[in-house]
Amino acid sequence: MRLRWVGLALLALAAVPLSLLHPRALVAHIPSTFGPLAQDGNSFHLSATRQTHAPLTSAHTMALAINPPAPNHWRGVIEGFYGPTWSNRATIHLLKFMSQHHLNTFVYAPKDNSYLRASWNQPFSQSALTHLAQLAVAARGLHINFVVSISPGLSIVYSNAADRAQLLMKINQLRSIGVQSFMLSFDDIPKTLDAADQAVYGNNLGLAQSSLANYVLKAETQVDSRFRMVFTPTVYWGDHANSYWDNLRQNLNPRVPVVWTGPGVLSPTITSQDVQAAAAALGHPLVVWDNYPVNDYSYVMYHRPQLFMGPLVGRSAGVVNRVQGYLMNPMLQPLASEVALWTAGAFLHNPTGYNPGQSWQHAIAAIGAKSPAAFKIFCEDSSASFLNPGASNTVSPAIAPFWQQYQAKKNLESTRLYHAFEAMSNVNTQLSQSLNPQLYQEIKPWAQQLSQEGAVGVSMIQIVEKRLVGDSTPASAINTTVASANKVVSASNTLGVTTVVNQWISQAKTLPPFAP
Ligand code: LTM
Repeated sequence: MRLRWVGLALLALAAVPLSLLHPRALVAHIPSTFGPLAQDGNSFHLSATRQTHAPLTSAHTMALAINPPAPNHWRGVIEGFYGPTWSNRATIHLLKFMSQHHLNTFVYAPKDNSYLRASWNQPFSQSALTHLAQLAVAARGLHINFVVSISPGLSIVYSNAADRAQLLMKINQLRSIGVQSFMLSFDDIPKTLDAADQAVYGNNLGLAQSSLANYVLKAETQVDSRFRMVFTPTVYWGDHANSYWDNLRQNLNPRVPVVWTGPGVLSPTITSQDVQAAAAALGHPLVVWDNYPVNDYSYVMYHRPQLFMGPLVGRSAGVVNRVQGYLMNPMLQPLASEVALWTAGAFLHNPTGYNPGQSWQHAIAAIGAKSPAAFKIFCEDSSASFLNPGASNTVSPAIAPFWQQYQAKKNLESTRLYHAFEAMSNVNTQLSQSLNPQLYQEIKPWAQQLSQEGAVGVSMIQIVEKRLVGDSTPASAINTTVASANKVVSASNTLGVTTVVNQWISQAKTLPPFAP
């Protein structure tokens, strides 16, 4: 599977100092979602700032749960990406959204929270604990399971008594703020064991991890019978038996569900057969960690930050009841993620009746409430992903008829393409005036790019049209338009956006009067 290299590349990234995972490029397009919050160490004072949760609309109401998911069937979100951790304010906004969308579980697993991963063996500071307690309290108030993931795999010696004690200490700290459910995560870590572990486990990573997980489960269940633990393995994708999974199957307590991302790290499809094959090979119930709409890799690996605004597709209805949990890994942009999460909530609530297109339209209408047409154009333009090749529904179908009109020398300003470019050129202004300001800040670079593309399209068509009817355009205006066209095309290469318009611009640039 071609996409497996995403996980392998991230594994390689995990081996480099964490500071390198914060290149300027990574944060360049991520405005602080909610602006400054009062901060005291890691503790944020939420009461000082008002929440901006959109009022319920009829589409919201349609989406409300009739049958809430069973509490032991986790459906929800895992903040599991590389990159800046969401603010508490953003997370609480999402928790409220989740409570309206059949989603009952939030797993706190940001890769860059050092207390959870790089410094897993350091006790939480009081302020870090207070920060987490705010989330735990908010989740409890909304009847959402709040799960914390601890990832000791970068440095733990699995057999070491002191390391084991540190892990229990960390869990006990979390218990003190009311957290009862945990994920013990070993994704994206080195696969070789330290010499002391080799002496105990040989080269058997699965045995070492199982032994640690079983120890934690036993110790913590004795302290609190409500203790619940899910295990994220080091090989978390695929559907074929392998020796690592064999070792988990043979050694990990069978009560512990195991995380799985589908046939690939990024899985275009997940079927019931895939689930059955993986569950049989692993010998444990599965919790799906769906790497959609997460976009961290578009920053770190492709260096072309991209938004994934399309609906969840490609998952068979039968998957939902065959797994113990289904968690979506969101984008670095929390509010923008709500479009895809809306559709995921609808899928998980009613897998057989799920209609991705319809659910997506509801999401767009509700989230883009004051400018649904502009928000739709924006979402369409930003929906290409590994799930969906995506093409702008506004622009793509208008291109061939445009060239026919051009050949026939007919009025180009009456074409669908011209109107589509006009609409695109207005999107940024419309969204800046109508969207939730925090949402607009998240999507602004892409909205600006879209509108600049539209404006260039409009200018180019106007100039070509003038030439068709025999009028000339001053050379300075032509030069300005060509310069804008070049700028737009090069900007789209640094920002992951659809290439349909750029292809059109490149073609149009070969026409007179742009080219001799
Ligand atoms: O998917 C898993 C289990 N781990 C990482 C995630 O942390 C990361 O966000 C995604 C997408 O890049 N890929 C992973 O391999």
